[in-house]
Amino acid sequence: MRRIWTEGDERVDRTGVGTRSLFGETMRFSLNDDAIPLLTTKRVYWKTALRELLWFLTGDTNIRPLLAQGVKIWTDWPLDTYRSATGDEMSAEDFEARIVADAAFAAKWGDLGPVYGHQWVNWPRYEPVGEGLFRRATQGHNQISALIESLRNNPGSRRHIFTGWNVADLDRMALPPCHMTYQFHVRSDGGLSCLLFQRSCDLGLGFAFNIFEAALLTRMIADQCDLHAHEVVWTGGDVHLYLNHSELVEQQLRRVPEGAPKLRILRRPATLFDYRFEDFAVESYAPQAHIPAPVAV
Ligand code: DHF
Ligand code: TMP
Repeated sequence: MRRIWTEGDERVDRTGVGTRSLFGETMRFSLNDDAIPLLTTKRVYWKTALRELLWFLTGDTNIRPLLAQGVKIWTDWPLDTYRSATGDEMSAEDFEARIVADAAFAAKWGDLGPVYGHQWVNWPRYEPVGEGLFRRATQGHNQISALIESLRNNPGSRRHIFTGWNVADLDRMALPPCHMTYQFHVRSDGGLSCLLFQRSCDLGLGFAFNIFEAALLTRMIADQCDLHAHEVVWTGGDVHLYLNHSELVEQQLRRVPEGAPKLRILRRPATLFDYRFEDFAVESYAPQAHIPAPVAV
């Protein structure tokens, strides 16, 4: 954060807010002994992040189930679409309430397009129908199930990958995937490592969620495959700080990181898709105060 803030290249970005960025940066986080990457220089709402990850794994791309649980992190993008399409300047609160109360409204306005969840567990497949023609199969390819299978049956493989970057679908997504490609590696001692490639990273806001969720997913996958989680290697493409996050950045840089949070998984369900919110506990997490910051839409 300090390097980006002091040395980063300052540019106008897509959102018009402006960023300072470094391109191509790597960080490594140990997952040994239940360690979990959670910032301690500000409170990270890890329960919200957990709910987002479980929602990805359901394959859903509509924000309705998130809002029903009080998770509002994805509201701004469908709301933006709604406002542009209708000219109705509905408030975020009214929009969220309407999505929860009205299923038809949610179906029309609450969907983000074929984003993460859809690509992870339902990547489109096509079956031949003769004469060189193909039809979209009703059931897509579940990249996560295939990953679990390959980790169990062929741990030494160098092809343990899933990705949200479906080129053919990009133009229908509210945002093209930021945390886009995950590769896994099984060590000879049964340690499982994850390498996440994130093409674009809002270090002030999104990153805290992204690294926690990558670690959480690695823990869940390790449990399901009788491995132990070893490390998350994170590589960012455009890693940036928004210029309107100066308050957050300067406060965090004044604070000293402290403590070593742990993540416990309390139950091992039958499959990776059967985890519930109650199956996870974070311990020894005593962060400094939350610092709110505006999200660039
Ligand atoms: N756009 C931008 N510009 N930055 C992002 O981080 C981002 N993230 C997206 C979608 N588009 C984005 C999805 N993930 C928050 C966290 C993650 C997230 C979106 C938003 C967020 O606002 N976090 C606040 C409050 C969390 C809460 O109220 O629960 C935080 O302080 O962590
Ligand atoms: P972009 O599509 O123009 O790169 O804008 C996406 C912005 O959202 C960018 O600031 C990165 C940020 N972001 C994250 O950092 N993590 C996420 O999980 C998501 C969805 C977005």
